[in-house]
Amino acid sequence: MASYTLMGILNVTPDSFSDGGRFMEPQDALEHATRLAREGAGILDVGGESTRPGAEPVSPEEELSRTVPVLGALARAQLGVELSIDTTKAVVARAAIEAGAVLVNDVSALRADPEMAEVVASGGVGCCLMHMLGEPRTMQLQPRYEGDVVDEVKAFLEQRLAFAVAAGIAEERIILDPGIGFGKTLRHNLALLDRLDELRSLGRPIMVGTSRKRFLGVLGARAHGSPEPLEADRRLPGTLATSVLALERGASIFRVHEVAPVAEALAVATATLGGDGG
Ligand code: HH2
Repeated sequence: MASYTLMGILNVTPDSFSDGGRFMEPQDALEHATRLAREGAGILDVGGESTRPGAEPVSPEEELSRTVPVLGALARAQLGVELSIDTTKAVVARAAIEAGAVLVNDVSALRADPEMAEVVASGGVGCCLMHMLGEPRTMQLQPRYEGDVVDEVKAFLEQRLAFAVAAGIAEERIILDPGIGFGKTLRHNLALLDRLDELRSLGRPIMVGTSRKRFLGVLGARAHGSPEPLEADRRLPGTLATSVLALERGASIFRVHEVAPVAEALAVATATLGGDGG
């Protein structure tokens, strides 16, 4: 039976590509988090730095001041969900763990900060290792892979998994993510989704984050014969389509902005695949 977890996104940033500026006030963040939990999120991923293409880096102090109070408030609210911190900085991860985070979602896969692996290992928490080609500021400027994108992403994740385990992070707490949209063209994203099942042999849960990403705006616009990509708030149908396909190909964690519709789509998909007897 397919079993999966929804990770609800809570961006405490002024500039995230689809929800920037909406949850900067702790009260707004808490209300949104409560809603995501009620709708079926098992994990809430709190981020204080946008990784959208072209985003400028944020100082550690700024990132700490955005995320730690929110994590503290979420922990106190006892929403019945696990808390995750979306960061590449060890100092932020350490403070987040103290505030109640049990997962570190590091889009650099422990490469950006030499102290990150030790913070995750000694904190006894889980981590998500994601593939990214380049860095957010420039990653979408003509991303190129020498060979096959799926083979390269798989080899990268295998190598980062080995690195994390060697650093003392419990293997059973590691999640792998192909990093949809991170240094990838439309064709790269589609190949990774179509052949997602090839990552299963790495033996760890696979997370995917397609939610509202630009390639869905491009494909969605084609359906309407429109030359301009659909705006981020019109990418839910694409998010649902790709989430269902990723589920069928073995993904088990879905990082999404809108939990309720994805929960519904995945429930229908699971039943259709014979997972729960309908
Ligand atoms: N995508 C984003 C951020 N973090 N983490 C993982 N593991 N996988 C993803 O696909 C992923 C991620 C980008 O989405 P969002 O948080 O909505 O935007 P921004 O980075 O602009 O805050």
